[in-house]
Amino acid sequence: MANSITADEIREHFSQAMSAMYQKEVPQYGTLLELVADVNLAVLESHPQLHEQLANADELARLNVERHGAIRVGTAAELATLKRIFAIMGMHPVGYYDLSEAGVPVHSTAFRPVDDMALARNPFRIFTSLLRLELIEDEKLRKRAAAVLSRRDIFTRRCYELLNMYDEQGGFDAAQAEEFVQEALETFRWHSHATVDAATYHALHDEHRLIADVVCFRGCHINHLTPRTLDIDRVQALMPEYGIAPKAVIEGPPRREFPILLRQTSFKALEEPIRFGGDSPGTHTARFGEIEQRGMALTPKGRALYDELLAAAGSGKDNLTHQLQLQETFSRFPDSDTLLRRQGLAYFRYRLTPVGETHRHAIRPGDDPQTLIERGWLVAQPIIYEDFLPVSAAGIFQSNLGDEARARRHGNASRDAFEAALGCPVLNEFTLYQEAEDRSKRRCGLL
Ligand code: OOG
Ligand code: NI
Repeated sequence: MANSITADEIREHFSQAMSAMYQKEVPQYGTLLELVADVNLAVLESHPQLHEQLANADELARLNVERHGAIRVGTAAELATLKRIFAIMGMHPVGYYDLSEAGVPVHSTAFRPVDDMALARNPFRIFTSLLRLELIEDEKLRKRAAAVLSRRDIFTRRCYELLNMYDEQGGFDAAQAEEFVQEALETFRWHSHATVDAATYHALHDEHRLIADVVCFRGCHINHLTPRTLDIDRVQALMPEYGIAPKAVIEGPPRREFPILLRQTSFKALEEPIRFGGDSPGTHTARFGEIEQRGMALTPKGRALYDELLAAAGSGKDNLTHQLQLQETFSRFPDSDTLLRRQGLAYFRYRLTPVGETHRHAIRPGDDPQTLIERGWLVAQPIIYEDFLPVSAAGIFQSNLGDEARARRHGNASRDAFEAALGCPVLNEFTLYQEAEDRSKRRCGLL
């Protein structure tokens, strides 16, 4: 199609529309955005070097538009249609996350852009979980949940028409793209009217709070949105001043000179009034706001070390204790970009300096980047982690499922079942980072 709107543009419109809708629905998320913007500005003002680094790595422009969201769906058909919707926005399923290990009866993927340009422009990601009804032990309840789910359609009729139109035309013009964003948005809107009676809601809720959240509503409401901050410790500390109650601990690795992976915290989910079938009143607790600080993507070797140290550190009861424990355990994780690179722990993107450009002819495939870096011909910039962490995700789920301790339920990963529901394999995140690194090396003549 000649005049078609790009996936990047559609994704950008959609993420803006989603953020505007969620600010209206959950005003505290708007407050969180203000806090994050204030902190990011202060960090950039007081760290001119970081400012320059981010600008050079094309990280600065996307900072203010960058966020992720999360949704939970109930059936394979819902997941498969979401895949079509997100594909039009240039978002593809990356990674498989098994949350059943943490007692949460879902498994998940992240829909996100995958190529360098799309990520630099707007890396909007949606963490998408599929309920695993088979983990409900009580057969009667399992069937009841399945029956409720089979009666709903979370997409508008017009949304399906537009999806088919897109397939036939091979694109959308401006008006169609705009209409598509509005129609797609409907699926993620909050509905305060449950589709079931109070007894059904409570039966599902008693099995697991999340099951009630997925099954009992008309759509798959966006349950949080997450802006990216440059100083998560500062935002966590300032939340109470802004009238926001943070969860107990920041998830992920400790604060470091050279940040790795992803650190996350959230405010606790709000208790919101709902109405059941028959119009009896109740409340539902599901929606919250989250913040994240992103660092460099780790190689399988780096990731194995991260997983090992995280498990060894355990969890502290309050954030200060927790962070101190992490700091101590993670002292084994090199905190220098040179070491991280030379030990093959993290991925980097290589660029020739202006001097390097003039010597391009002297660079041979297989040359040691280190020598060229020392000569001032080459710079290596860490590749930012664009994905999620299962242990952190479990922590985020848990803190928003109420603080009551739940028995750990042992499920097992079921990637095949997830991919069957999705209708395609999920992409491997390590392969994507490796390809990004290799592309950059090829551009420099190093591969
Ligand atoms: C998703 C929780 C996981 C994250 O950032 O790790 C997540 C959910 O609560 O549905 O969003
Ligand atoms: Ni999240």
